[in-house]
Amino acid sequence: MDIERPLSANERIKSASNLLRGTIADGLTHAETGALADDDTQLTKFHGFYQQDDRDLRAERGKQRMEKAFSFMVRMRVPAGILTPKQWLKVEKLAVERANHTIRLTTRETVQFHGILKGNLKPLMQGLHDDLMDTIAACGDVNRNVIATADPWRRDLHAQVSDLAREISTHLLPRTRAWHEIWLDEEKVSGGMIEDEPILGRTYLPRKFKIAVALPPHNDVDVFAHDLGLIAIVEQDRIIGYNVVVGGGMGMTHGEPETYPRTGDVIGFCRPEHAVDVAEKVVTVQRDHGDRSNRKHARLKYTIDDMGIERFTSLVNERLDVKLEPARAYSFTSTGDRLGWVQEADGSAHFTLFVENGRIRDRMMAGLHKIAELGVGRFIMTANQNLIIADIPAGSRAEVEALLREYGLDRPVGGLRRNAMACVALPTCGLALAESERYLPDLVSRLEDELNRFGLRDDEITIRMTGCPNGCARPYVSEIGLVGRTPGVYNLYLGGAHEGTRLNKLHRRDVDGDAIVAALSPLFESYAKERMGNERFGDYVIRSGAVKETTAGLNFHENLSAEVGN
Ligand code: SRM
Ligand code: SF4
Repeated sequence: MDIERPLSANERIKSASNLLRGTIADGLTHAETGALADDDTQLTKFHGFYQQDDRDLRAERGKQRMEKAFSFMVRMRVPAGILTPKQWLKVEKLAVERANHTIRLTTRETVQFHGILKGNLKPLMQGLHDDLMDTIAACGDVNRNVIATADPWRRDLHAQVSDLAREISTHLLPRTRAWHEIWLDEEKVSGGMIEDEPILGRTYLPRKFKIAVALPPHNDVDVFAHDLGLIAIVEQDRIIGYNVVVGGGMGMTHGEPETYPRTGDVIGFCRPEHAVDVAEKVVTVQRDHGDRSNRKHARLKYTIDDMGIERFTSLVNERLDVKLEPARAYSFTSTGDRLGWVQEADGSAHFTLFVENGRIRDRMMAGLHKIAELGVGRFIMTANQNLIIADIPAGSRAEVEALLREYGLDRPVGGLRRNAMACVALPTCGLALAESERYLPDLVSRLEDELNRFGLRDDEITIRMTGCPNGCARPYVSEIGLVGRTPGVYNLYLGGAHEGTRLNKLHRRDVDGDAIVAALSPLFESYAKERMGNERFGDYVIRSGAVKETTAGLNFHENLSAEVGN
């Protein structure tokens, strides 16, 4: 990397922040504005929250020369997405008392609260902490929430991948006490005690860093979309180790071909007892070699493409006490969740609840409240924005079933909707170019009409929409991807693998709802007639020549431009 290039503004902010304190504490006391100081709004991400404003109100307030309608989005850190019923009730209480009365399950197995006013931040953080939850490092240039395959019915295997997610998350947490000082009024670290960041470094990582642990054949976590992925290798019902995947990432910018989504490369295998160390060493190589000048080029995927995967792997191996072994065979079959009941031999059961785009409100919130009040089982958030009520004892199943029915939470959902994800986008996301969460449900209804015509209602097809090219719902690894360009207008991508192992490619540029339906309907029809055996829609559109196959990485934009105007 060219060390002459100036550091990005964020590097300066981090460096001057006294290990992430900045002037956040002072900013909370300024009641005359709903906002925080500009530099602090970068630092708050490391504490798990973003300053936002209601974009539906922006123009009107601008006309009236009023301050923007500032509020905050807070994201929790919940490794492997597992909460107790008591914690769920606390999350709900905080959403009602301190936020906008909704709970938003994210694509990374956690909760976001929206619409929090500045004065509610501290009570919210304290409320979480009282029930052993936090928001530390949920955002920012650090390792984010670590996610793991959410298959509780696989018992020991699920316990092991969840434990690993927790261990990695804890191991890579920032060591600064800033969060505890600001939000819990913990006594300030002063004089005697020197804080340091032995793993992340005093200016933290060049950019966000994401880790997922997958338990094949279920790729619910989209392991190839992460900076670091660990694929459990199971032999005789035991995890004997993990294949190590590096360099995945989704974000890109329209019109900037030097930015691109990339699926990760498998670089080797490690034993379970070495997995945390592998995570640490991959993180430290990125810490030392990632681009700190250009934030659009700072993710691990670019570090790897710049230096080459062989050099990256050898740098990791140099730092490891036990080197990576050759990767083992594995196979994935799906990314979607298994909705509905799974019955265990011992009488206990699990129920996976479909939560459209992760937004929980009104009757769903009330029904989940009643279920959580039973005090049984666990609440597991999935990387598909759904919720599993896991480990329901035999004696409680009837009660849970009755509540699901009473609150209308057990209704059947068609194959496309089951596999649909949308990012938040408008009105809270400051980067949204188009609607997503508020629009995809209607578009799916229109597409379902088409699918019904061709007898495909129950076929599992993944469809993902984002309001901008940052890729928060991982649209580039879905069979049908829609990426916002301007209000009402999207780029349509096709041909990702159903099991999340292949990027899709641009099929139509700048299409509105009508044009999306018009483009997909004939493909659904021919798929229904021509598919071979259990062929997936994403594979079919490639075999049929509707779109050409693309591999990961640098050729994304080349394929993209070659296909424009199809
Ligand atoms: Fe994301 C930024 C929401 C998962 C790539 N993402 C944002 C922000 C915070 C907007 C901002 O920076 O101002 C969004 C807040 C919207 C809001 O109002 O709530 C936001 N991202 C989300 C969530 C809530 C989408 C969802 O509907 O579930 C997901 C929260 C995950 C979590 O719990 O941590 C979310 N974001 C992702 C994913 C998917 C994943 O990680 O598996 C990606 C693609 C993978 C990746 O990181 O490469 C993703 N988000 C981004 C990017 C592009 C990063 C890049 O490398 O270019 C941004 C913008 C940025 O960082 O500059 C972004
Ligand atoms: Fe916002 Fe874009 Fe992420 Fe959607 S993909 S939440 S619009 S940053």
